[in-house]
Amino acid sequence: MPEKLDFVNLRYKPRNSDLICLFKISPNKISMEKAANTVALESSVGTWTKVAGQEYVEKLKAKVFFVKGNYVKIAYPDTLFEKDNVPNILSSVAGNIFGMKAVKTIRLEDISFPKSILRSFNGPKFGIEGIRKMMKIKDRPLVGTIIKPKIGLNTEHHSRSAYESWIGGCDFVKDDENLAGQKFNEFEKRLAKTLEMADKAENETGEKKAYLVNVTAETKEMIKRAQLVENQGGKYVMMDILTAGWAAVQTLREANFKMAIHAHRAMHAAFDRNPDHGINMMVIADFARLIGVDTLHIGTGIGKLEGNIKDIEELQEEIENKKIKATKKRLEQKWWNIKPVLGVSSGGLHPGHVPFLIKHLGKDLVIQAGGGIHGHPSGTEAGARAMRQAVDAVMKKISLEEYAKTNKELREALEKWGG
Ligand code: CAP
Ligand code: MG
Repeated sequence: MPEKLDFVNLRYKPRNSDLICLFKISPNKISMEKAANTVALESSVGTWTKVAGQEYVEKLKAKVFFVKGNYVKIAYPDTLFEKDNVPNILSSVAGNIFGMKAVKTIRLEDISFPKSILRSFNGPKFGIEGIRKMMKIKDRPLVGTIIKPKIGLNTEHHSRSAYESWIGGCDFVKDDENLAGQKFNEFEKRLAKTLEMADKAENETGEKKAYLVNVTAETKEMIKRAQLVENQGGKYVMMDILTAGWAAVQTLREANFKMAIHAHRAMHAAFDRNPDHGINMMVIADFARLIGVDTLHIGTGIGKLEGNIKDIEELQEEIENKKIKATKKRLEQKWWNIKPVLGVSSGGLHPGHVPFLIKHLGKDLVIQAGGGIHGHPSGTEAGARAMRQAVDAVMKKISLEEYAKTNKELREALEKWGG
């Protein structure tokens, strides 16, 4: 007699209140249905052996309702979760399943939240429109930089480099992901000195300038640091959302500071680099939008880091659009009143990459370069100028080569790094 797969029901039509997960599964010497059944039970109310059930518990069962090739969709009733608790949701749908013997590999490809879960989160405070308003930039990609060397500079040199970046034309200056409150560049001193430079640059250029200061730390310390930024008139904080953890991201967002939140995704490749196992960046982006960061790294498709441009375009749609259509590897999502997150392209970029980035990712984008600005042959200020010139050229529909004839900094950048 075939074994009864209690958690598989291919006739089930998901309800509006269900949370849906799309998994890519490679079963371990068992059928796909059996593997999917095991995933559904372990991620909801089951365990390795039958435990006498109560009817009300049965109602919380997850249901495998779609199996095609390696792709499996599972519906979870929203009552299975504490709705406003991201770690709780992930402990179910992205918890023990990754280590189960029933699967050789398993990857959580996408997640779709029902309205009831969306409603228990704030989403981004600013979103794309809010950031544009804050920065008074209507119609072009924003230009950002990361101070380089990534750590090691003292406060004096750090803030001077920030100032040069801003007067050269950067909108955002951000700390690197591994800079926090080290002895050589203490948080409070760096904050005060760099914000002072931001004010000076605003006065001199007439443009808005934001310092995305890294507040990543133990949660109470993080909130203390964010409060300091707000008290000193900062517009933005940054955090490393994955190394700090989802609860910490919720803590920062729910503290409801008047500032925008920039999300760095250091460590994401540990989850998303293996195409068969782990968690797709799409899911990380979904949770980041749900909780409410305002800017998020999505990759470049061209710089120093792994990632192809097609996937990055899809990631950008996921965080910037209101409605997402289902495809083979993606679930539908209506974001209702959750604002869009502005995508950030970063990693090995220089001015020569700007036409490619705008062609694929459009204007609602932060183009961010560390080495590609501070490594300019004439220094940081010239590097920032070259980057802004590249953006201006593309916006004016002039080729970089042509624009470089009358813009020395861009010319030098192209000579060094190519177009
Ligand atoms: C970029 C960067 C960013 C990466 C993160 C770095 O510097 O500061 O952390 O872009 O990658 O340290 O590599 P460069 P992603 O411009 O000098 O390369 O955005 O893909 O998460
Ligand atoms: Mg970095």
